[in-house]
Amino acid sequence: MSVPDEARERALWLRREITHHDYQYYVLAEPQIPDAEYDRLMRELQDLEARYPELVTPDSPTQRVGAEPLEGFAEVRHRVPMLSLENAFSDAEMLDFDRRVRERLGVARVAYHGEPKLDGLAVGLRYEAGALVQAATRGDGQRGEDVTANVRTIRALPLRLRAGDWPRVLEVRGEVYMPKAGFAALNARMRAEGRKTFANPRNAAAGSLRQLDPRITARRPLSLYCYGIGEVAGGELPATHSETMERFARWGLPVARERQRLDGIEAALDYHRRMLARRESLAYDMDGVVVKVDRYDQQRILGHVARAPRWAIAYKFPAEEEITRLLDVEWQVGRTGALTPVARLEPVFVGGAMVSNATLHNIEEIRRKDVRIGDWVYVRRAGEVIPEIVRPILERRVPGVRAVELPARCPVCGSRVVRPEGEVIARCTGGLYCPAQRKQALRHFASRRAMDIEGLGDKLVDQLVDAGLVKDPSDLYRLTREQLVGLERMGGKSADNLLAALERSRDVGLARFLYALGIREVGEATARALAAEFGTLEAVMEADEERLLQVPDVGPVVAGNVRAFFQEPHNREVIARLLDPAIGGIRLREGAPRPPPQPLKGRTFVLTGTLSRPREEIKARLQALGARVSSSVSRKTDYVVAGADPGSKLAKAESLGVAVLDEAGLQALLADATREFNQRENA
Ligand code: I6G
Repeated sequence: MSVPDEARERALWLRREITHHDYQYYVLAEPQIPDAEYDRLMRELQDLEARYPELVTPDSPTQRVGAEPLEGFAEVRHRVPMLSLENAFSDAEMLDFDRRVRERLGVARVAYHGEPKLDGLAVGLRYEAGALVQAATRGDGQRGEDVTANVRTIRALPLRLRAGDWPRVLEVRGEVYMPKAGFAALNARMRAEGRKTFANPRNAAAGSLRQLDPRITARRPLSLYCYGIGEVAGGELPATHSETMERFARWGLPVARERQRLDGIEAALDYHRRMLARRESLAYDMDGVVVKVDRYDQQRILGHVARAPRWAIAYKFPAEEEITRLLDVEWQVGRTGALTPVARLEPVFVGGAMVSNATLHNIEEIRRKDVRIGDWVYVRRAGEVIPEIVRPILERRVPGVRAVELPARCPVCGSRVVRPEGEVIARCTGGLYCPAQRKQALRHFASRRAMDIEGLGDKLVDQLVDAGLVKDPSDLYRLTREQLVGLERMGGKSADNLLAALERSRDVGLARFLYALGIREVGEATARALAAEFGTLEAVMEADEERLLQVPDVGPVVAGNVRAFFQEPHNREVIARLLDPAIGGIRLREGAPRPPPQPLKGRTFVLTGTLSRPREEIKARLQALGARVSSSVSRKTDYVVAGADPGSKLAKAESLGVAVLDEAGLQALLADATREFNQRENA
């Protein structure tokens, strides 16, 4: 079938348009059209090419989706060897490099060029007459592997060069890498599919590029930047590396945005410092900067040794990942009682500092990573963040390593540790009693909206706890004038004022007192609701979760927290001491309990059939909520609750048009009625 002219022209236009938008998006990071519009263009081109296969060209953007799998990678001989780089790790080594360069060139000062060194995989890209014809890995520098089919799938790479002033043969050297965001997304996907994740972006890039199935590579978020030249024939390049990079950009090749011409070695050292400071904020992993002599004539004079040019050097950043032994895991208790596992490590130099502790986040994380005591582990310290354990090195695991267990009791105070269902954080229930939480708990206890103890500020709390004078809030009420004036910066007048404030705080309403106890997630409003509902402290302390759930705005989490707090013997002891006239002397103002809520008041129920609970029990529950339970159905009946094998009552209900509920329906009705009732009460 011959291809109509319009189809041919449209395909040409679409190819150019899509290539342009690929460049805007993947190279410049400045998209000009929405993704949906881009997808429409791509689909139209795919449809056209499907209808007229003659229209498919090797450089069509549709060809990036990945060709058929390969048997293996063919070998490629590099006509110009692919060199690697010498490394420097200090300013002193860089000054040495500069001295050697200047001496060989016989000049006083050298113009350099700086670029980031991305952590990826070096490739050589061969363009002939402006079209990409081959891509190869570095291999041993002389011979690499043909990865053309895979590299073609990388959207940042032009399959055809723009403009027209390129040499007939142009071999571009570059680095394939995976941006941090793409790496995180890829690993999340792998994890969700239950597959092994990649340890770092470099491994992910290498693994993706060396896939025999290019369709897999096409789905990996790879990118690439170009930094140099190999073989060049049939055309001229500028006289300097920096101008060549400008030319690369004009031809549509991705080059590092952060590249810079550097006048002399001091500028190069400064460039290294500035890039190191930006390390965390860049979209890709950078393991250093590459500093090159800018002029090609000078590069030629310098030549190379063994496998590395004398005119370039990689000034590395401190490694962000190292390996060491995990010696032990200790649990730290934070101000809110949260238990955090802290790894004790054999000290290791990483990220520019000596590290002997690292965070493991929480017990779930430890189980997910399968980290055990005695393991060799990867430790990461990036920037100023707390060092963390990335993963164990399973290949090095020896018998005798120990699994990490969440302690059942707080390592600081011995109170029970709880981990509410669905939460990853485990907490000490010691509250007021736990020294780790003590200062925080005391500050809260004394605060204006709680016990309102004027003059008991943060600093004083620290002093009192550090001096061992106060262990729990009841100790506050036993402080003497002598003890207080013995503290630094505490005069007689301040001591008197504090004692007076303590005395005033002894008269307190139940709501304030409950709030002052610092029960997790019990704020002022909840404390007031609890006080109004139960009237007395004792009633709150004895309420079970079901009863607590009847309090307006108390959900399962708060009910669980309240119950756990009052079940903890330490907390009960502290409360007893606070209320003991000989110790705390708190005079609690209590009230009458709120009459139990009667959301079903005025409604009549009839029960029939076999129900899951004894009928008497359901009857009592309904009555407690204010309902009347009758034995016969009449026009006055609001609901008939029917279990299995219902008798004639069901038929009667149906004949009278009375609502019939099964047990699930009854539960739903109870929940609705309670909610509506509480809303009315709170309005
Ligand atoms: O592996 C490399 C990464 C980056 C390089 C390199 C580079 O420049 C930014 N430059 C050269 C000259 C070489 N390898 C050999």
